[in-house]
Amino acid sequence: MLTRAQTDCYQENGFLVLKQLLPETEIEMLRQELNWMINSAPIHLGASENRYNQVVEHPEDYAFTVLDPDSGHQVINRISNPLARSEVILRTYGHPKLLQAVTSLYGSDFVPFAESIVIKMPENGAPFEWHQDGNFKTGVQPVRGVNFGIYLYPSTQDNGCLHVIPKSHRWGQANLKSMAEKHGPRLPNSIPVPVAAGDVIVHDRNLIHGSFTNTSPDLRITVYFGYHRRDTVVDVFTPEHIRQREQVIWLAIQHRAKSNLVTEEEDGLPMVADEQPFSLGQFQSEMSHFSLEEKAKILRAPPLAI
Ligand SMILES: O=C(O)CCC(=O)C(=O)O
Repeated sequence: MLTRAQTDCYQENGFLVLKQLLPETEIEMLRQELNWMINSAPIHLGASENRYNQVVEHPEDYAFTVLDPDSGHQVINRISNPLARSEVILRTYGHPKLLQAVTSLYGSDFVPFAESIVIKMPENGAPFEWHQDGNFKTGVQPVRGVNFGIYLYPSTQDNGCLHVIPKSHRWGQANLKSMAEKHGPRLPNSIPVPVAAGDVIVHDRNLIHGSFTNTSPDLRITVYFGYHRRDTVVDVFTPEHIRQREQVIWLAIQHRAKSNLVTEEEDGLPMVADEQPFSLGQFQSEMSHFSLEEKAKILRAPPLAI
């Protein structure tokens, strides 16, 4: 659970850094998984094969930045649908500390919004323009969700760390085009948020944020998990769609419990036998077991994008 000081800080500033929320062993497993996912990515945007001539399922999950239109040189910048692609990431999704932190902010009635992985490759990491998340098209609601960004490596100004304008989550929809025209790329009152590996940056989706290019030799990877308060999405999406997204939490907790039993017996992997699984409260009894097909469908249900 977060402390009162932490939740107050989040409400006040629109963001919060949770230092060393996840243990190094878990972060190392994610690093190894991402290393493999990046290595086995499609060779370029639209390709269905990777560098080992293997077919990549759902190659559209991978996004690239075109560095040189003439040579077609591209660099990977994002992987979507990570819970469907990786059991290691699904296991982390069920981490009780993460889900308890969400509960501290939104209460127990929250639903998953979307997940993705931002990758800034050394020397060539793409910038993210200043933005507020989502499109505001469903009506500007004061609460439009929260993103948790788990950092697998240290993030610094050199490797393109996140920048934010504290307190801007209270401004409603900002005119970022005119702000950029007036002030250039460094917006007034914006600050960098450098973090260590294992830290988590929690930010309100209304907060103005962005990041600059990675010009350093260091990789930056952030695993994003986003959540909504249920009452903000019930009138926007069908109950079936919301239900599917909610079932992701149950799948992750189940998967974590199973894989913790296995990892306990193996050398060198984390011992988490004493971990208390996150409790789904009133929904736990309603959740059933799913076939592989049902599981695949749940893990690929579209984001609850507002
Ligand atoms: O992690 C970053 O640098 C920014 C990512 C972001 O804001 C987004 O994916 O919308």
